[in-house]
Amino acid sequence: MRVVLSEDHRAHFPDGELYEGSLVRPFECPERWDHVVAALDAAGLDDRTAPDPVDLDRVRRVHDPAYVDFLEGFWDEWVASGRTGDAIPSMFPVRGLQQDRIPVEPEGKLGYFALAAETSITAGTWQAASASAAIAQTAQRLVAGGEPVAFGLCRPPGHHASADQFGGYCFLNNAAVAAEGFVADGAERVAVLDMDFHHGNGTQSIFWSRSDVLFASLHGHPEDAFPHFLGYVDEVGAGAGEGFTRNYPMRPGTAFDEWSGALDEACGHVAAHRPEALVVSLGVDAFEHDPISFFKLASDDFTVVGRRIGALGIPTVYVMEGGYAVDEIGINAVNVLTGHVS
Ligand code: 5XA
Ligand code: ZN
Repeated sequence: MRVVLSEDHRAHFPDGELYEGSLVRPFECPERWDHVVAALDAAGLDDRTAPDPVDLDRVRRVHDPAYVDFLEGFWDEWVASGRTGDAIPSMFPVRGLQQDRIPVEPEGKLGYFALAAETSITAGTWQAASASAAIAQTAQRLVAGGEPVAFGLCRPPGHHASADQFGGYCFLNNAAVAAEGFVADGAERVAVLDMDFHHGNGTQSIFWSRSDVLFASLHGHPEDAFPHFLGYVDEVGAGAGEGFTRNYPMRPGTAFDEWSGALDEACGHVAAHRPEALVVSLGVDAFEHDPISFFKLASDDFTVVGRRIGALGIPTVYVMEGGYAVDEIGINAVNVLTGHVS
């Protein structure tokens, strides 16, 4: 299996994360990447490739150009305005406020393009986020070129990023970039399967009105879990996209017997779509000991998940999303990958 990765992720590591009323060390930390690499080493998955330079024209197929410009240039604006700390959004265009005017002043602009306050922009955010998208693009290119499966070790993750908003540790939507890459290369049908504990609100919104890219997500129920305001079962897409979004929200304490039933259903929808390519948002925060999630999957369950996805027989790109039980993130992610090819 080809693995695409880059050290550029280290450029993004905010000083703190707003979590339950305190500023804590971010859960989404560089060591996550190191543990995945160690587990890849241990499993002999050593066919490694550096990403090609990011193709921003393709990124702009799923993100608003103004948002891409914002991410690329905001840190310099923030510093030029006299701020010295990480850029933490604190004011948002919520109900009752103007929603379509982009403020000029950096704090307002930051809030306009943000969906949550736990995610900061730092000096190295663009370097890391653009490299992460480049990893997804390179993995997609490998699979479009005939590889049966590739793994993009993306960091920062991407599935919460919408066309014009960052948050949930995400800036550019790596899974959407990969899925849209297949479309750009001529695919008529693509599927995205999001197995991260959190709903992939960004990916859903990007493909909401489209019938060519099916989106299916297994996640903590929005009444109980971030991102709280999307991911209900009755969200199925709209217009031409009606029926091409599928959500499987599940309650606190959900273990593998129930979760795998939802996976089987989601895989059924994926298979019925007859996609030429599959993108998997590979979050492993459904793990029983994840510190910010509430499902109960065991490490060995992830092998079964990979086997189930591999049995679909679809050319597949895995992109790394969440997982914060740092000591186990590597084995859990690699179990999916080895299960896929077993
Ligand atoms: O998949 N998304 C995550 O793992 C990040 C959740 C952030 C919650 N504040
Ligand atoms: Zn997650």
